[in-house]
Amino acid sequence: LETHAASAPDAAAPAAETQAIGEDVAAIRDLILAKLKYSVGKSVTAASPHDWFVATALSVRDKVVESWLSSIESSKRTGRKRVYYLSLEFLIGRLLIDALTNMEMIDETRAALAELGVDLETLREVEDDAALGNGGLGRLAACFMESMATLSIAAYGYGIRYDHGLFRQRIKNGRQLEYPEDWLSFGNPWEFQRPEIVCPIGFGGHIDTETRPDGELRQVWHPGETVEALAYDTPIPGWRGAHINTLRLWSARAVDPLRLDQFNSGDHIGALMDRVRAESISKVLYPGDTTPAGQELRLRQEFFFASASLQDLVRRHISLYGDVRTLADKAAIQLNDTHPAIAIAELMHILVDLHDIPWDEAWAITQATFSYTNHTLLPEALETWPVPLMERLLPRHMQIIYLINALHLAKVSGEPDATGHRLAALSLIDESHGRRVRMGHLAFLGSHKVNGVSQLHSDLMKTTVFHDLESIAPGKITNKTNGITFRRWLKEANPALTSLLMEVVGDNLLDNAMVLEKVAALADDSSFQERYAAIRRANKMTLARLVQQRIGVKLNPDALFDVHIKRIHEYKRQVLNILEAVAIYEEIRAQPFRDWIPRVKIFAGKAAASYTTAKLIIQLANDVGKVINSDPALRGLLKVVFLPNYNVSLAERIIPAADLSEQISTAGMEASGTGNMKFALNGALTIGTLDGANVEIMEHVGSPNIFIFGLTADEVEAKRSQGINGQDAIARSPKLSEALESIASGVFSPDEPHRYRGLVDALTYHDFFLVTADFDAYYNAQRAVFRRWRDKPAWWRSAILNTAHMGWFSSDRTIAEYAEEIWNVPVTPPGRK
Ligand code: F58
Repeated sequence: LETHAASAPDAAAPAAETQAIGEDVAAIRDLILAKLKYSVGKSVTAASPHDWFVATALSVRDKVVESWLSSIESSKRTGRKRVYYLSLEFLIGRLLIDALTNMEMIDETRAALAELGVDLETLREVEDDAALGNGGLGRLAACFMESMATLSIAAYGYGIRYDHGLFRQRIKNGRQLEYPEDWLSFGNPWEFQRPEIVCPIGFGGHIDTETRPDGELRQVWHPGETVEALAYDTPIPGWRGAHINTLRLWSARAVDPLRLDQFNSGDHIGALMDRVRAESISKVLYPGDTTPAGQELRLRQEFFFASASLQDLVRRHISLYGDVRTLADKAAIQLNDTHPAIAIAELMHILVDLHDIPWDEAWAITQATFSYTNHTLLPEALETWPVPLMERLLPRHMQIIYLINALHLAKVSGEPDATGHRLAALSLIDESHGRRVRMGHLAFLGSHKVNGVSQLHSDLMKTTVFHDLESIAPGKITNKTNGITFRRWLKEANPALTSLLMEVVGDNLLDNAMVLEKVAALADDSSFQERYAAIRRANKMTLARLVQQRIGVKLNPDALFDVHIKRIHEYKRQVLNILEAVAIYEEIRAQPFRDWIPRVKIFAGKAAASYTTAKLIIQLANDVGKVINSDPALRGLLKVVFLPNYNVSLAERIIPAADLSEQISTAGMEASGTGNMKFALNGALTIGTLDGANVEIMEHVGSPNIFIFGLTADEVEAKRSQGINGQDAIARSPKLSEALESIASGVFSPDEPHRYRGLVDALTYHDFFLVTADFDAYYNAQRAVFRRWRDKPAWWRSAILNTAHMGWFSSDRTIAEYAEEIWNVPVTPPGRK
């Protein structure tokens, strides 16, 4: 008896826990069954995997909503300052595993489904990706939303609910074809339509000047056209579900659904024209902007969502605090690039025209409220709008922009160095390419802080695009190096590695990523190395199965998986990678029995539909792969695969299986990169240039554990100023000239031998991205990779040290910096419930 009594507490504790979990599992199972029956309207026997997915999503959503409502309530009660993240893109991907992970319900839900004979992994795969973004900028917005919730910041994301997200890519005969993406066709269980939240959005029309009762003049805008912005809310749970924020996306709607008189008189299509025109605003992500109509639609999208968001947040502020003049104390608005920059003129319009705030005070409120993140230095990507288009579409906003500019130029024209040249550079209006409004300048002037997304990028902003503006506002430019959410990019993408790491660092890894440093002590531990390597091997097997299923190419999981996945762009230099593959191909054929390292080059990424060269690069990767993969002389030593339709979900599969991460942009051109962080965290070694955040990754993981090569940003600038002819570099490098020659002569395009002549000519005579200049350095860096790969303990040591030192790149760290230095809001780190 005594023995029994003494041991009872120990023995009883696990039993009680098991019982609680058992109860949870039973409750979750019953809830899923109820959702299936009463919300989906299906029986267990008739339910498809998609029906089960919806039932499961709705059941976890209930838990999310509980916490969401209390988060909203508590923000109201405590009068907390809110952060508004305005972004034309939110590349959120799938949400089921994300919600289950952050609500800490994943194991119980998996078990509950298993009792019902349903596999959670199958449900994961049937969810459509929410692909409401192009690439890094949109994915960053999604990581930031998750980290803001994790840190209990009261934040709203504002964007557009596109009917069709980023196009679906198919590869036919090696070429990219674009098809509409249709993520909403099966409904969206995560969102709540808010029919009561509708904002009128005006376009065009004219302006009257009226006299106010106090004798001052007021400008009154009478839009010629009005559409409605209808709100849809998606709750965004933070880690451990302690705080839930809202992603509010706007959908465009006509004021009148149809012209009934016209319809009844027989013009059925004409009666719907206004509706089609209005709804086209939220139809597609990034409508082609090579035509004037496309450009106008893009500007309409920008104003549509900026205006709706501003109206909404000002209304909220006034209802809570009664006075619009305290806006900057209670709201911080972050502009994700220049796409929402028109919001600055819109806030001025709201304050000055609608609330009678004097101009100077309105401008002070505006500057104190806004801040702006720049994501690119590429001149062609810095938005400018033709003045005539702005005048026609947004006449009052154009007036406001002119006035902002006049006051700004008046201030600087008194300075001693105010030459015509300097004033032209500082002006909001670019007079040199037709008259155009510089949206970057507008965002800069209307903000109190402007940030770049890596140290190098922020430094370059000061010496290039914002050189002149920085000189009149020293200290306004600040750096906030990007980050990634470890909940998605470690735990959800690589659960096995996460469990192994938690054994070492403890289960608060996802609360405080810096604890990863403890893993460094095990970098040389052979049994830890073995377990780490076994996880990679299993991930590679999974990816190999996926590749076999999708494109029918068989991969050797023991080969080095060398991965280049991101948007296809000349500056990202997929061509440099392909050239190295071609060079090695020729070498293996020449000396088939040297001790080659088996390697798989994996490419994935989309090219903008109108970007001809990028599409040709996709075709080249596919053509090269086709020849190499079917050449028996290679005995499988080299494979080159292009995986179609790259998206967030595919990235989650590929990254944990990568050995080598290609981050090889022309130095000075990649603002930061965030894929580079996802790979290094999961233990791929980086081969990269000193560009964007690669520089800081090197500083953290240590230069012996990363393969850096090539020209630096300064050297790129110096080299370009001497000319960009590639002939010398090609003449100096026999491997490069051979590779170029075989591509140009049609070795990989026998059906059309001259297909790549133009591409090769461009590299030879006009190599703006300095592919030829960096080729030898890249080739040699790849050989250093081979040497490390041969020394397996050294390879795994480097891989483990990458994982160990990547904690700093958590988006929790990035967001904490924004909160403290830009938004002035407190953060509450997550902790155990
Ligand atoms: C990316 N920009 C940067 N833009 O290229 C990348 O270096 C950085 O890490 C990332 O932002 C996050 O800061 C980017 O993704 C776009 O997709 C543009 C959207 C609008 C059309 C043109 C491309």
